[in-house]
Amino acid sequence: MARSSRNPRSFPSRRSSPYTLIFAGLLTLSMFLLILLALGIFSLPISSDNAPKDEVDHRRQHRSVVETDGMGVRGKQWTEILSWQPRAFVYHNFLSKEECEYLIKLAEPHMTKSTVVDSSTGKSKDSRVRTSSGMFLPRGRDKVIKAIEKRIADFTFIPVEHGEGLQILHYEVGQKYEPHFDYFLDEFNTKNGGQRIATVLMYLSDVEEGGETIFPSANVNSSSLPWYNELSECGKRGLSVKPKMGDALLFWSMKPDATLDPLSLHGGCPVIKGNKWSSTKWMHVNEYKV
Ligand SMILES: O=C(O)CCC(=O)C(=O)O
Repeated sequence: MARSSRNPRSFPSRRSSPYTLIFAGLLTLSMFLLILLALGIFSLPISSDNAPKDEVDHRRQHRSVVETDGMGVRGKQWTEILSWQPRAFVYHNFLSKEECEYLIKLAEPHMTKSTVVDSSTGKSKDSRVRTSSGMFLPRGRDKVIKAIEKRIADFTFIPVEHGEGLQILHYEVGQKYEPHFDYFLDEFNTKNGGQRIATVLMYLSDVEEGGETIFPSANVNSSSLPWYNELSECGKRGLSVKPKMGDALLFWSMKPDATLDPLSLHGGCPVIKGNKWSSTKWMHVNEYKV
């Protein structure tokens, strides 16, 4: 019987070649980099040292805007078209509750009786037409106000520099602002920034009853509004917006052809129950120097 050969059968060597080792190493390194990229731990450089300085500054500016974007948390936001004649829109939850409370807290110790503009002299005067109290917060006063002003500019497409300082208004029971125009009929008030083009009115509080912002000449069938039955007698006399904390009303005093829009006539109905706090931002056609 033949015995098995004493010489073991020869198998191919299991030792890897240097090329296989290099290939495996490169593959592992790429996988590792891909994982880091996916986790955001590592990023590919998107600018070279030759990138223009302005471009780099712009990116930094953008980041800091995000970091300082207001205060608190805003509810779900959406915009609603109220009317095309005049052009009026509501941006729901434009401000957070914290921002509303912050503005009231800043303004409260400095409130004085509101005035109106005398169209013959262009000067401010006391009037029964407007019985609220108010004060102005300088434009860019602090981080929170800067963020709100930037938000207004984004909403309206009107640069921050075209806006007056924020006016804070307080109406107690019985106080109101009779219908009026925000545009000027005198030359004195248009010297700085030209005509007022649009207004953003932000509601800093809810109002239990009354206090609606009304557009008596709006080309809208107001009785068909879903909230018509909740309006005061004054509010039923035109297109009305019920104040809701955080909402912002934008309306245009000028038409797209740059003529004044008389349908933008508007006012604040008397407060019947509760308190009304609001903030107005008037914006001009040109830069408004502060
Ligand atoms: O308080 C309102 O609802 C109206 C305020 C207003 O008309 C204004 O600030 O120009």
